[in-house]
Amino acid sequence: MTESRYDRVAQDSADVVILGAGPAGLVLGNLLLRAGIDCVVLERAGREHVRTRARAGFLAPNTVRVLERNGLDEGLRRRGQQHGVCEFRTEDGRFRLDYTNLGRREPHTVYPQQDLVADLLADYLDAGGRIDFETEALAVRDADGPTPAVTVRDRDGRPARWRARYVAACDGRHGAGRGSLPPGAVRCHHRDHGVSWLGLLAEAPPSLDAVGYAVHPRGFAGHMARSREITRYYLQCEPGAGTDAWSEDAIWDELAVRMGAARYGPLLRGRIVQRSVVRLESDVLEPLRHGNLFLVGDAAALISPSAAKGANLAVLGAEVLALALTDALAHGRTEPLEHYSQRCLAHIWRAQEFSHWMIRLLHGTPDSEESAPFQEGLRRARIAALRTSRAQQDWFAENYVGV
Ligand code: RFL
Repeated sequence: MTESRYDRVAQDSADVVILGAGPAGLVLGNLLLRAGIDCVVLERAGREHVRTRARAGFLAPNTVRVLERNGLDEGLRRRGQQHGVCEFRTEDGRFRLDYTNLGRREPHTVYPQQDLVADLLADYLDAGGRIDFETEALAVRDADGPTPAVTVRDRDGRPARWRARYVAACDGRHGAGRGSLPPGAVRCHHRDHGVSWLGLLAEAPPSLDAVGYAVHPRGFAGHMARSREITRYYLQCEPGAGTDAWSEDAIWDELAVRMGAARYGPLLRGRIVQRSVVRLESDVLEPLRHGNLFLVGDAAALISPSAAKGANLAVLGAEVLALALTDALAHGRTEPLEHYSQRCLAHIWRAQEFSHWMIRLLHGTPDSEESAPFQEGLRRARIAALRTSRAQQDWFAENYVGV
């Protein structure tokens, strides 16, 4: 290897270097720490940013079980709200599915992702965990050798380097983990669903006691409670639209039209405190490993938010990897690491399949002008089947809460 400027900079080491302090990185860090494995988390953002970044909110029962059996569930037990009803509003009227009485008869737990991350961070620090904030991983080198290295820029802008036995890339879709994969090492299966949503967080109480999915000729609108005071809304928008394309009044007026407020009751309005345009895209990397570099959470697979699976897959993947790394480092058994990719991919593809089905339930997603009426007919048939078939409702419930 040729000498780089990193050969002369500060070096540190840990058995496992974790990139990113989202749900994946912090669950992994906590579990490794509890198993006595030497690890460090490197996080590009500052502590406050990490603790307050609002994103997901719906935790699957299996995610709650993972957190519970690892003693990471105190906050969500105290403040999480059980939730089990969704309501579809369409041109043909509305119907509700109480999914706690369907399929596996299990509810979601509504707990904002930033609260979960804040809890996980506090648990990790209380247990003596090491974390470097404002430290950006730039690249993972020598991943296919016995001691991979992570080059970083520290909070003072200085280059530094971490040596590890294993690197866990929990740094999302645009992180250094994915960016360091050599061409051809891992395949990326990508799908752009051709639909964009304006994601909104409003300082407004929920307007209905259910998740609301409105399918309207002007486009989709969604309503998801986050807490008694905060509600997430989605509004389908033109692909490529900017976040400021709509005024606050225009957003509320459009939400009211699409959600049928005149017919079903008004929306409780409030200040919109966060906007982002979410392009519905999915990808899966295969395998989720290159040498001693492992991909977890959004770094492993990006899943559109249509079925609220991303944070759940991140927690699940982190537990599978934590157990496998513990086996390898504490007991010298590397077989579970060999199976990490295959095990996680099975869950990821199932979640992708359901998420894709949800997109086609809520959108016609025509691939050409001519196919639009045909796709629209299929969409209406899907909604009708969900409204009328108990077997379809059981299938929906099982997949809706499952990872
Ligand atoms: P995260 O949470 O993105 O964390 C990655 C962390 O890595 C850091 N990072 C780096 N650190 C060091 N060096 C670098 N080079 C780095 N590059 C990045 C970042 O600062 C960050 O702290 O990934 P993770 O842990 O894999 O977790 C994934 C989830 O956050 C994501 O899948 C969900 O938020 C998706 N999602 C939802 N998932 C659900 O399960 N239920 C939901 O209800 C739900 N709603 C949503 C969502 C995602 C949304 N957006 C943002 C598209 C709603 C929305 C609007």
